[in-house]
Amino acid sequence: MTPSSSIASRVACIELNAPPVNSLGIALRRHIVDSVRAADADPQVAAIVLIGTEKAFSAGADVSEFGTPLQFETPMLRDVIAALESCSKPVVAAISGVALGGGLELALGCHARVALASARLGTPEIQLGLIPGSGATQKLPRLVGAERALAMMLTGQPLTADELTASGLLDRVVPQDLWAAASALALELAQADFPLSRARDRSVNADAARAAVSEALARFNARQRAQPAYQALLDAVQASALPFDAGMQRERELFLALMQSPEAAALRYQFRVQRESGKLPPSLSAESRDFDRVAVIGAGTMGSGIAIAALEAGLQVCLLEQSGEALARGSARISEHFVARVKAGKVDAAKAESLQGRLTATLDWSALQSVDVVIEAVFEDLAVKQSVFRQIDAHARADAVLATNTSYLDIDAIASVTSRPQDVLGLHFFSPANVMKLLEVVQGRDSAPDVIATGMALGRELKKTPILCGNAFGFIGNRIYNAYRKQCEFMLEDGAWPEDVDRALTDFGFAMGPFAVADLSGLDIAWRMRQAGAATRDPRERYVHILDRLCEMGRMGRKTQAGYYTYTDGKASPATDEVVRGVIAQASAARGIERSPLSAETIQRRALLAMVNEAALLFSEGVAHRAGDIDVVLVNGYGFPSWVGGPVHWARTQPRDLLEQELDRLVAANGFGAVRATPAMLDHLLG
Ligand code: T1G
Repeated sequence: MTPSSSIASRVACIELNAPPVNSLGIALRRHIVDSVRAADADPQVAAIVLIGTEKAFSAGADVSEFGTPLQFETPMLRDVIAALESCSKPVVAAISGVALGGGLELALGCHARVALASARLGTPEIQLGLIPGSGATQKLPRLVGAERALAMMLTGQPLTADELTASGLLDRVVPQDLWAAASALALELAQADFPLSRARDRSVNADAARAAVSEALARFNARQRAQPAYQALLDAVQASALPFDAGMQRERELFLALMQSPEAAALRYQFRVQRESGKLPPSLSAESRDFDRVAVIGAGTMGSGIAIAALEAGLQVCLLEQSGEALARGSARISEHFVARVKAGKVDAAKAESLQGRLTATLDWSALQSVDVVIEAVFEDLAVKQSVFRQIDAHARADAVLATNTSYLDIDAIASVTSRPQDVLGLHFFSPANVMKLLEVVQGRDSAPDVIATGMALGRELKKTPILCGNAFGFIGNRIYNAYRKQCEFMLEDGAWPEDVDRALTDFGFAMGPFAVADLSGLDIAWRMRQAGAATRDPRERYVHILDRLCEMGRMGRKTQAGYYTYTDGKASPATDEVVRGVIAQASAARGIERSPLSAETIQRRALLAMVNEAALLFSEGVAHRAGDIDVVLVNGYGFPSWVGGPVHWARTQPRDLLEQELDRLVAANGFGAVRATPAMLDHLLG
């Protein structure tokens, strides 16, 4: 219970109530400072509690103020915190919901902290290309030790108050009655005869700080090395061993420099476009249909992954297969997943059992009568999917939403075999479906707005980032990835080896290079698709035969211990072997190309330009509804470095003339049939 009056039993309650998440914009900052000063001056008041809403104590600095003068309008967050610290009466933070970034720093400025066990506390600044800028880099090491502080700030992932109980960050953790616990502690502090304790007055063990910093540095991965915020974080924590004000000064300098960095600008952009991407255009505004029972048809890797995601979201799941054997394999895969989660301590056994208890496995199509959403996840073949959809049409309830999980196929061709194409949509999950965040929600010609709204809502329920796409070959992601991969194959013919391309692109920040990815997913899938497309391919088109030759030699990728690379005990050879080099050199010779090495920069620019060109083409066709959606897809599903923002954001940072000239050259070299996005299309894409 929170008192509605501002003073109860001599404890002043300062409520933070700036929906939706109490971000610390100028109005809220003023409110806090004014309220603290008033309470400090009020002789009726003995102590103060700062309390937020059920959803949020505070989600931190107002990101929408970044880059505007409002961010620096006083009182700035530092001033607010200084007002708390200099208050002559104890101030207690009562934390429910989230306390993130500046929100946590606000709490660290209080004399004590009480949290609901379910509250989540953390410093996500690193995900915005920043370090905490209002004291967390100095105060967390003082409260929880440098090692734990660094771990929290490097991951940016919040921890629950429950997990932080004994950390030193929180004075009390309570299951409920937050106000009662916080006001009781506030009065205790007011009545105690020792001085008020402040995080800033503690000291840091300099040796421990140095050790934690050098250990973290030694463990840096490529993504951390590529982003300046990680090194800055180490520098700031190192400075926590200095006197407090000197450390704060260092934090400030580092923070302000990062604010200007291109990486932080790109990550802020991603923050914005990720949130926009969930919103449907007005033409599609409709209520989602209700759903809590889902059927997944096909218990292969994809189907079981989708079933796991749905079970973990608390939905009832019916897994349907053709053969008892396949069903048993799928069910076993699902229970192995939950066993592993329990073993890893990610979920407790009772919870896992109750989630898994919502699964039924069946061979009986009539089970579809009771489900709200059907997700077909069978083999990627149009005829196979159409025959499954005829069965679905015969058995599913009249108001059920019917989804096909496909990466390339035409949703309309699948919907057309049913009597209700308006209820059909595509849901393109990424593998492993229970892990990958991206979900392409594909709108067919006839998909009804409430069916699309249901697809988006289901995506959110499964904790995914759903992106609306038009029904075109490869949708957004695979269409752009194909253009990129094709360009990388051209570069092999032109003079690069697979490891040159992969290294240049991982150096750029991609999670993996395209040839390592191809080996991992298996070259045979692409080979089959190429064979299927051979009949319609124009012989004048620039077509790179390297992958086909490798497959003909039985080199299908990791699964055969050889593809572009050779694998020993699952580890790739650092360079391609002579056999592969021979195949590549032959391909170059057959096209009359005299091979010459490509610089890392050339490789990076050609790969990115190919993406930008395709992005402009598909955007002009309406396959993506917002340019930002394209960047969300590439970052969340294809390992594009988030700190570069995505291909569209990257293109916006390039001089336009150069972009046009390079595109001219690139598309000319791509040969017959290559389509260049027009300047008008680029204008449309880049805004
Ligand atoms: N500033 C402004 N708006 C914010 C915001 C923020 N910090 N956090 C969320 N929103 C908006 C968001 O845009 C959306 O708006 C709505 O709130 C709901 O968000 C000095 C440098 C709190 C866990 O990085 O992690 O503090 O779309 O859809 O899934 O060191 O939002 O409705 O118009 O995400 O329930 C650090 C980021 C800032 C927190 C809620 N803080 N936010 O998740 O809803 S840097 C963060 C989140 C900083 C100091 C510094 C999540 C959430 P709209 P949502 P949700």
